[in-house]
Amino acid sequence: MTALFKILTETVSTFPVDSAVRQCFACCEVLQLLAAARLVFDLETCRRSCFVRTAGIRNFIFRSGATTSRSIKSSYDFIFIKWIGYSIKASNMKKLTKNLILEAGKDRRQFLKLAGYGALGLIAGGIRPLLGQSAAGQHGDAISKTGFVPDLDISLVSRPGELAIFPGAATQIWQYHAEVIKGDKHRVVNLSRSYLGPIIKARQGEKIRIRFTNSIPEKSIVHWHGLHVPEAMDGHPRYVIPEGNSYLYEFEVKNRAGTYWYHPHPHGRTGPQVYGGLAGLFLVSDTEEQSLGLPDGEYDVPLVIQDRSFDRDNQLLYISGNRMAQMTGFLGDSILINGRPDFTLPVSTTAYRLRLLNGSNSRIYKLAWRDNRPLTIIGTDGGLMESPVSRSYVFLAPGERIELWSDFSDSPVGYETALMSLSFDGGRMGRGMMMGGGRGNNQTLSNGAKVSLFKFKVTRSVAIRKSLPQKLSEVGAIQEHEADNYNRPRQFYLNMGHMQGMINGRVFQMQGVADEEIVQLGTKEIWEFINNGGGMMAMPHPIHLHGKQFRVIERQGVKHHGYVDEGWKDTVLLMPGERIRILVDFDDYPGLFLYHCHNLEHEDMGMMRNYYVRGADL
Ligand SMILES: [Cu+2]
Repeated sequence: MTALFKILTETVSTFPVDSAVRQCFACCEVLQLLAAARLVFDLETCRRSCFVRTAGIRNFIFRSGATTSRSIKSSYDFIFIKWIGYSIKASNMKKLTKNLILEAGKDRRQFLKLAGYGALGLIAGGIRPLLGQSAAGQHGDAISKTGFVPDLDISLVSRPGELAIFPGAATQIWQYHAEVIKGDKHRVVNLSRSYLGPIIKARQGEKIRIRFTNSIPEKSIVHWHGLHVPEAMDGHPRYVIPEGNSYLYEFEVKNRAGTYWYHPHPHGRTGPQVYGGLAGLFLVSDTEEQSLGLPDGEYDVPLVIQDRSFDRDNQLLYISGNRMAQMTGFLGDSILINGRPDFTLPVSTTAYRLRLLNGSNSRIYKLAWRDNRPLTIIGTDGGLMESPVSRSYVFLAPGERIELWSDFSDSPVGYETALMSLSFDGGRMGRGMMMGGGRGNNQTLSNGAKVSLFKFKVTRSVAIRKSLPQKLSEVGAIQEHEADNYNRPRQFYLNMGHMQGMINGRVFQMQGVADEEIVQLGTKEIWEFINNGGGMMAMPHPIHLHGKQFRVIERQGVKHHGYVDEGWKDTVLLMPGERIRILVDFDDYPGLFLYHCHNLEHEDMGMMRNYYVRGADL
């Protein structure tokens, strides 16, 4: 064993690992090395704050002080700096990690075996590029050392590909591919003729392992939108991995049954990567939902709505160099459903559960039936509502999901209807980009333009009758008076300006957290978001919190009726002039999480910040 790992091993024996440190896996890369070397950890029970461990390792380093060689000293520096983990220039990191590699490289094979996949996935900085390829074949052996026993073990790869979306030339895309390594093979469902990633199906309480490999030619990382997971599993952009490298996700599914999704989250490149095709649904079921007997199988239909623009050669067009278009966000002139244009859903004369996701970069849909029947809503971002609600139209902003109950039992075979997006005021900058030589009719489709999204055609008569349950779930009353900051809600002002997106006047910083963005684990808080941007910058902003489902307490300044705020939410739309108060329970998982505008171009322009959940012991 190299000197480096001798020291790492000694760390375990001299450090107070019995308490916090043995339990820490989520935040510290060095301990992940130790974990991979079978030196114990327990991801699930890690509830300590980084700062405790930071102080601990500092003491260890100072106390031990042993430096057998220059490179080992650098390794210490590396450990130390990584542990502190908040500010180091990339060049320095490269140098330090190179030293670490050199030292370990005396017995590279042993290092790889020791480090294993589990460590590779989470080690930051320059280590990954050196080890990623070599470790690719070591999943089985190395992963078994993490102690995590998954119910479902999946490999997930993002890679370039091509797809015949239109007649003629195939379209170059980026796509997620998944495969079940262990567990029920039917938990990964591929959508036919789609660039979208497969639907991953899980049950509440299951342990999921996802071995993500990034094979697109830029850095990426996967965010599980809406899932309540520990910080290292959430896909924060600080965990991006370069092409050819892997990241290991292991978490328990704690969410209620519902329609969640996954997509890339590298800072500054989320918009283009999602646009290129990287997105997929993550469906969760639970016993409460299953007892309802809702439409399932072919009558449970996922519908991902996205807008795209294509050139004459069928290739995707994205914003390039047009900063004003970026301020608006990308707006395409073709609507695609599950990755397919001109989509028609053939239906039978019975009830359907329609799971709609707005997977668009910035386009908002004002959903309504063409035949004027009301929309019957049974679920929102965080799963089923307490009872169905009826609306004549519903806004669905990027990132939001809604589930509809749609019964065609009274419609004759041959009947056709459509889901529309009605016209609305999408803000001063809601006009789409001008397409030079685009495919369709070459006209821009503004945010708020009326458009038919997709058709329903009744093609078959069946005798299946389903009645809509009037009680769907236990959601419970909103207990805002229980908030720890009931009399002083945190306020977050959303603004665009100077070609940047800002929250309380700040743009995104990778590890930056302002005092007003630190919350205490175990508290409930009211957060208030205010979209008062007027004039040229009057734009809608859908706000998303990572890692949490929350409840909407109230809205102010609302001029329409298209919101469904009754259920659990992780993304809420604020039209210009609106403010919203939400109740968030920080009951679990300390660490650094994101909140941001889910207009992906706004997000990429910095309208994103960290919030930090401080451990209960500090
Ligand atoms: Cu925004």
